[in-house]
Amino acid sequence: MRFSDRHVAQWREEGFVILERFFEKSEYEPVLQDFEVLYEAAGKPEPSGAALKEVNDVRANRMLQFKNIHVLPYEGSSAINLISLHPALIELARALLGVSDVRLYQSHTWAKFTGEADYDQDFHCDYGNHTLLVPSDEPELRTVDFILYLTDVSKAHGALRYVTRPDVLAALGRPALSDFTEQGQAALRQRERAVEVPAGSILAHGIDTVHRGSNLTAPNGRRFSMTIGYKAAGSDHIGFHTWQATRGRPWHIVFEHASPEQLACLGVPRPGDRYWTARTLELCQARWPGWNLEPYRAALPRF
Ligand SMILES: O=C(O)CCC(=O)C(=O)O
Ligand SMILES: [Fe+2]
Repeated sequence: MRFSDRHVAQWREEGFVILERFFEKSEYEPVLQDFEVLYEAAGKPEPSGAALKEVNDVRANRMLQFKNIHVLPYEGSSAINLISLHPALIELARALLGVSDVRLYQSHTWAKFTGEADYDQDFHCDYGNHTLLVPSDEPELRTVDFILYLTDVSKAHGALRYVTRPDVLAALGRPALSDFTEQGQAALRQRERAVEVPAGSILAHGIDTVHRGSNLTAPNGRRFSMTIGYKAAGSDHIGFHTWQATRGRPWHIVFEHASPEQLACLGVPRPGDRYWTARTLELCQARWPGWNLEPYRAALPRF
C-alpha cells in the first residue's frame, strides 16, 4: 500500500497531499528516459541568441512557459504511455474521490528549463479550463489532479508553491476561487509552502486549490513533470482532453499494454459490457491488431 487513510484525510482537509517517492526508481526511470528523448532538443538557447531578459514582451514570455507540453499518447515507450494509468495511481484516485469507477481526463508532460520562460505565476485555481462551472462541494464530484515529478525538485527548480485550504481561510478570511487582489496575493505568499521533493514523488491536489508556478533559478536547471487528472465516471461537468480527437497518434501503445481496468479509465467499456458483440470485437481487433481482446471475448454472453 503506497498511501494510507491519513493521506486521504489530509487531501480532503487541506486540498493537497504530497507522497514522496510514490514511484520507485525502477518505475520512473524508464519514463525519464522517454522524457530525455522527447525533450532532446528542448531547453537550449535560441539560435538567435535572444536571451529571455532581452525579450520585452512579458505576455509572450508568459505563454512560453507552456511550450514544452506533450499529450497522451506519447511518442515514446510503453513506460511513459502507461504511467498515468498505473494501478497504484488509479487506486489512489479512487480512494481520494471516494468512488470505485474513475476516468483519466488529463495527461500531459511538462518540461521547464532555467531561463527559457517566465514560469512565475500568481496564485490561482485551475478549474477555469477543466469545467464550465465551478468546483463541486462534494468530494465525489470534484477532481484529483496529480503532478508526478521525474526530476528532483527544489525551490531553485521551480517548486510549485501552494497554500492549504485552512491557510487560505486564515490569509483571506474566505475560501478563494478567483478575484485574487494584490493584497490577497501578498497575504497568500506569507503562508505558501513549496513542493520540494525527490524524483518519483507525486503531489495530489484538485481544480479548486490555491497554488502558483515559480521560476527556475538553478544554473542549467530543468524540471520534468507530468500532469495527470482523474474524475469520477459520469462527471460530465469535468473535462480537458478529448482522447478521441487525437486519431492518428500512437494509441496502439496504450491498447497493447493496458489492462481492461486501465482502459476503462479512458472510457473503454469493460469485459461483459453490452458494447461488446462479435461485430465490435472483430472490428476493434482489426483497428488495433496488437490488442489482447481475449478478456472481452471470454466475457461475451453465450447462447
Ligand atoms: O508547474 C507548476 O508548478 C504549476 C503550474 C500551474 O499551476 C499552472 O500552470 O496552472
Ligand atoms: Fe495551476
